[in-house]
Amino acid sequence: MRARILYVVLAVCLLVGLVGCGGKKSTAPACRPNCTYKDMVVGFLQTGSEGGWRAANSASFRETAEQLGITLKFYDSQNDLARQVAGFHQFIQDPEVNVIILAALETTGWEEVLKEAQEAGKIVVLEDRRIDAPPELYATYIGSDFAEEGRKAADEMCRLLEGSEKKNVWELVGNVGSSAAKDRGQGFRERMGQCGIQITKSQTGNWSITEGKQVTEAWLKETTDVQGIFAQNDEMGLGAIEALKEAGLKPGVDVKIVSVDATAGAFKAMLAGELNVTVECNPLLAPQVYEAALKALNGEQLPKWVPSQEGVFRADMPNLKEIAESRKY
Ligand code: GYE
Repeated sequence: MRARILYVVLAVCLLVGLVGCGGKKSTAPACRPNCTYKDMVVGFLQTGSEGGWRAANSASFRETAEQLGITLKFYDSQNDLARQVAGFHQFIQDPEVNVIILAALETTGWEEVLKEAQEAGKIVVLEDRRIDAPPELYATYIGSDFAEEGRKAADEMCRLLEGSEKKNVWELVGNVGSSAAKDRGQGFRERMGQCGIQITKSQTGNWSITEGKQVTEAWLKETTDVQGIFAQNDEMGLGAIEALKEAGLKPGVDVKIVSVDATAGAFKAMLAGELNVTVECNPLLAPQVYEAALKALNGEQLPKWVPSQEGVFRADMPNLKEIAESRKY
C-alpha cells in the first residue's frame, strides 16, 4: 500500500513539473538555436514622440521590422515612467512576446522587472538609453556614448569662444533622470575647464522646443551676459534660438550655440547661420538591435555595450548643404 501511495505522489510531482504548474518554466525559446527573424515577436517600449531624433528612432524600428519579417508590438510610453514600467509588465505577460526592447526613460528602477522578464524567459535588449542595473539582467545595450558627445560639445564650444574675454555658457538639460542628459552633462563638464568655460545657468528643457525657449526667455530677462548655449538636444537649441531672436540678439553670432542629435532641424538652423554646431547621435539603431536580439534568442553571449559611431557637423563646413540633403532624418 505504501509503495502505491509513493508511486502516485511521484507521478503527480512529475506531471506538475512537466506542465509547469509548480516547477520552474523552461526559459529557452522553442526555436533555439535555429531562431530566425520570423520567430521574433518584439515588445518595443519607446520613450514617447518628443522630437526629430525620436521620430527617426521609431521609424527605424518599424521599417526594419517590416523588412525582416519581425512581429513588432510598439508601445508608446508617452514620456511617462510609470506607463513605461506598466508596458514592460504587459509584455512579460504576453505569451507571444519573446524579445523586449527598452528605450529607458530613466536610468533607475528596472531591476525587479528585468528579473521577472528573465524568469519568464524573455530576451531584453536596451536601445538608445543605458540603465543602472546588473548587466546579467539584459542581453546587451546598443546606444551612443553620451559622455563622449558631451566632451565633443565642450571641445566645439571652446573652439567657438576662443579669444572671447568672457566664456559664460548656459546649459539646457534633457529629461534629468535619463542617461543621455546625465552623461552629456558629465562629458561637457569634464572638458569645459580646458578653455575656462563657466556654466552660469543650467535647467531642464525636457528635450522640447517649447520648454527650451521658455527657459531661455526667463534667463534673458535676468541677464544677457552669455557667450554660449549648450543644448543637450537640437529641439532645445532651436527653442533657445527663437528666444534669442525675440530678445534682439543674433543666435550663432552674439551667442554661440552647440546642440546634439544632428537632426534635419539642426542642419536648417546651421544653414541659416543661427546654430554653430550639432554633435551627431545616431537614431537608426534598429538593424543592430534586432541582430543582437536574434543572437541572444539563439543563446549567444553578447558584449554588454555596442557603442554607435558618430560625427560632428559645423555651420562652416563647405559642403554642409549637400550633407543635409543626403541625410535620412
Ligand atoms: O538626444 C533626444 C531624445 O536618447 C539620444 O532623447 C536620445 C535623446 C535625444 O529625446 O532628442
